[in-house]
Amino acid sequence: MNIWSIKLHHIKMPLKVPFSTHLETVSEREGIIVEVTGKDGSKGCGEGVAFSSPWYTEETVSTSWHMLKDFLIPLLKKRTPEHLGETEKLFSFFRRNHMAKAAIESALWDLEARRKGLSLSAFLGGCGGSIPSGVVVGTPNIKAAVGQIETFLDKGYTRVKIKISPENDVAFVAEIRRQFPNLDLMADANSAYTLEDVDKLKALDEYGLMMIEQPLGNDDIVDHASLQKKISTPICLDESIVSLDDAVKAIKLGSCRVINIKPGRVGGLGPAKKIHDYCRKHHIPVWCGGMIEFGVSRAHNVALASLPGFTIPGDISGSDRYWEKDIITPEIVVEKGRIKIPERPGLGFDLDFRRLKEVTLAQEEFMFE
Ligand code: OSB
Ligand code: MG
Repeated sequence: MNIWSIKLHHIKMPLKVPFSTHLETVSEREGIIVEVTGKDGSKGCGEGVAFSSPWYTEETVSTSWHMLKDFLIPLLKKRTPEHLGETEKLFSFFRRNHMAKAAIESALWDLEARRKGLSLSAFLGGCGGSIPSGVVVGTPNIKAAVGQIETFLDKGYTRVKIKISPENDVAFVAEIRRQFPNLDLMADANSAYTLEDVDKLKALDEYGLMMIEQPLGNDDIVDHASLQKKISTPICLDESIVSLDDAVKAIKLGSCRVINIKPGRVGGLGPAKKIHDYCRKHHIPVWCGGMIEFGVSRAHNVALASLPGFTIPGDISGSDRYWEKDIITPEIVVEKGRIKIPERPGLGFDLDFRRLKEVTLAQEEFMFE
């Protein structure tokens, strides 16, 4: 693929409002922006979406930087793949570390799309037009949550996700449902429950949730299969699906009826597309998850979500959901609940280098040969 250099930027930005799950409250977001330059001068960019601490998956910003600098970039230098499709196999030489892998892999997708003169959406096999956008409430406080939902509805969002846990579930969901009877609503538990909580989870069946996301263990597919038999709300898996193999097994076992795909969690856009293709063939709807990310990853998600199996609005909100000012130009904008898919070659969004500089803590460049 003729790479000239790879530059890493370590960035940090405060969120407009802290985002809470039962596991962690994120007030400041660190991330890694990857800029790949080809020998022909073409560019591609990607984003590492690991958090500062390993609360969602085992990776962190520091472990990602280490993987990129000490393993993935040296491996790419030594054995630059001829074709984009060979990257996943090459990276599989190192175990897991999917977010670090995805940071480079997604940059290579952007680079190759630009080289081909195709939008990333078209290059992936997407449909063009626009995608529906969903948004996530980041507070367990009912008054604050209702306030956030009202603001989201005013901005045109039509699908909302809330976070639940055993300390904050049935009454919380019931009150939101009472105030927003027709809202497309889903709930994400981030592994807050065990099979012993089946009665509580069953009690949620009457609130017309589109789905309940990852109620049980973060790497479980066996107990989820038991649970799905006992509740009528569709289960969606997030954390448990880190590869195509996981998706195949979860579908075979009946552990879920929906899958949330995040390129970072599965190792990049290539693996994400394979999971999409498999789910589509097996009539399992998918949607694109979010990582409280910056615009680069958001832009990749917009392209991914244009694939035909993404039939449920994803957690792809506008840049202004979390940031005073994003690092891309133009920013991601939600209009009437939808985001336009860019038509120009590559991601369709450029790095805003002035903004990037403002939020950069460190950078390092690696020259090929
Ligand atoms: O479980 O989907 C999740 C945020 C960080 C880590 C995990 C998750 C989330 C969200 C918010 O639900 C998604 C977003 O708005 O970016
Ligand atoms: Mg989730």
